[in-house]
Amino acid sequence: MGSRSGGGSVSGSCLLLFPFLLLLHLISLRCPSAVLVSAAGSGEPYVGVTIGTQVTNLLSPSDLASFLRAQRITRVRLYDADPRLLSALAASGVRAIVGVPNDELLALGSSPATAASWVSRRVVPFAGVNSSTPNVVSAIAVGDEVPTALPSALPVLLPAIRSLAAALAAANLSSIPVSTPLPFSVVVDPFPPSQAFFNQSLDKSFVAPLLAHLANTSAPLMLNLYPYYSLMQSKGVIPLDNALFRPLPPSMEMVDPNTLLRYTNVFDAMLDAVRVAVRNLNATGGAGVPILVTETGWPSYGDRRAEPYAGRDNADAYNSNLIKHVLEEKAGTPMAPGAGAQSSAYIYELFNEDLRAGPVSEANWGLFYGNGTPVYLLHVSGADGFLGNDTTDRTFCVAADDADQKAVQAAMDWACGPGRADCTAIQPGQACYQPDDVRSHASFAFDAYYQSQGRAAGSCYFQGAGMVTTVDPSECHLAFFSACSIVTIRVYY
Ligand SMILES: *[C@@H]1O[C@H](CO)[C@@H](O)[C@H](O)[C@H]1NC(C)=O
Ligand SMILES: *[C@@H]1O[C@H](CO)[C@@H](O)[C@H](O)[C@H]1NC(C)=O
Ligand SMILES: *[C@@H]1O[C@H](CO)[C@@H](O)[C@H](O)[C@H]1NC(C)=O
Ligand SMILES: *[C@@H]1O[C@H](CO)[C@@H](O)[C@H](O)[C@H]1NC(C)=O
Ligand SMILES: *[C@@H]1O[C@H](CO)[C@@H](O)[C@H](O)[C@H]1NC(C)=O
Ligand SMILES: CC(=O)N[C@H]1CO[C@H](CO)[C@@H](O)[C@@H]1O
Repeated sequence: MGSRSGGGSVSGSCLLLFPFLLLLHLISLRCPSAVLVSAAGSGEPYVGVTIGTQVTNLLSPSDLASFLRAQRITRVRLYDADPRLLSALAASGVRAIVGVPNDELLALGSSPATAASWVSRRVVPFAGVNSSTPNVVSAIAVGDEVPTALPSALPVLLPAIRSLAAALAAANLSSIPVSTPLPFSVVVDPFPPSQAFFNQSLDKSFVAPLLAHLANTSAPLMLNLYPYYSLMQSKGVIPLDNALFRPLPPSMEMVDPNTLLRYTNVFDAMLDAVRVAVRNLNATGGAGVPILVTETGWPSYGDRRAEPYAGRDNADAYNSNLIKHVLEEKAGTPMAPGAGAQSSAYIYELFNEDLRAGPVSEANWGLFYGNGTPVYLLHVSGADGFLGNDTTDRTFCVAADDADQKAVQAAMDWACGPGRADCTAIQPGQACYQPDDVRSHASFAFDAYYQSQGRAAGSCYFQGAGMVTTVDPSECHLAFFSACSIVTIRVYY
């Protein structure tokens, strides 16, 4: 939280500020819509969420569909194509990438008839072929990370993609792209990006014909892309902040020595490494194939020693900043700048998959627990739509990291004045006066207002100066909830 400033006490100026702050209040009621609302079909970049199912007591399809609606998540990636779930999603207006699991590849890749039957059973009923069928399926992901997860199926992967694309075309559904999510590890030497290339045991035999096919069918190159793992593997070379989209001092920024392009985050560097590798392959049309990030994310918990970067704060920072990067900044990458080149991304993942084996982190990538309780709340200022159906009582409102001091001070003055939050404890000499700085005081005041409004959507907006968090911001808040609330003396200005 912000630096000490000494200017943070709530002054007696609340009354004088009243007219201006009333206006502020009216504006603050205008609650911005959710971050994960995509502009489906308009080609705007979007952020979706992947849904894995190794979850104890996974919500039923209809409950899952309502949960997504309540959280305003409109884009998901599934790892199979369960008709019950697709029917339920149809009712919620959610669009889904459906998946062919790796263990079905052999059947689909070796028989075009089997592929055609898969399309007619799994896709056609959910592809909007006529006005009486829902339009749920946005793309087909054939297999997942096949080169590393099931290399023996690689020879049937491209045939499976071709058969599925042909079956879709035969059903007049060639607008549904068919591709396969590759692991980022197929790109060798990604840092600096200008030196990247595809693993040579795959490039001519698999990646080049794949790219040619994707270009020919207007399908994206799907990639699972994890700055988290690049950070882990870099053995200290990549700064954590760079992986979390946090600005570094210019002297520490990653500059590609060959292109002189500056990389402010690892995500963009990885995307450009893929672009360079694609370009170096010379596949027909390959350079024009857009990249779709079919998985990215950060674990909120891990083994203390082996997985030191796993944690809620980092997971929150990564996913929040990713959302801002894709939806608000829309800047593309240094090599492919502009909103039109901005890749969309799916956050891995919706629920913690508690049944997953492996390293501790494996079960801790979710934004929510299986019962729908948030593991942490994303810090996207004013994006309270995403928290629409928060089921925890323990959410707090604090001064937003990126809000400027004046806005924070003005919003605090409003909260303690017209907003009638109980700000007694942050007056000089009172329990929560220390630390005496604007942000600490404002966080107290914002939270007092937010709680007094029953944590209603929009009541932590403060024109962008507030943000919701599950992390208890200070001991003073604990005091406020337990002791202070019993001995409060309400002061109205
Ligand atoms: C719409 O398409 C579905 C799936 O192909 C089909 O079963 C249904 O009969 C069609 N309905 C109309 C009105 O054409
Ligand atoms: C595909 O579209 C064409 C032209 O619009 C139509 O003649 C044909 O019947 C359609 N085929 C299917 C399988 O719906
Ligand atoms: C390339 O892929 C092969 C086969 O999967 C693997 O054995 C090899 O280690 C990879 N090479 C690099 C440099 O990653
Ligand atoms: C591109 O598509 C056309 C028609 O769909 C097909 O004839 C051609 O072989 C395809 N080319 C490649 C490289 O896949
Ligand atoms: C791609 O083309 C360039 C220039 O023509 C050539 O140097 C390079 O070896 C080619 N790459 C591959 C993988 O064929
Ligand atoms: C606070 C809030 O947004 N609650 C919503 C939770 O989800 C249910 C079902 O979709 C809605 O009816 C509530 O309004």
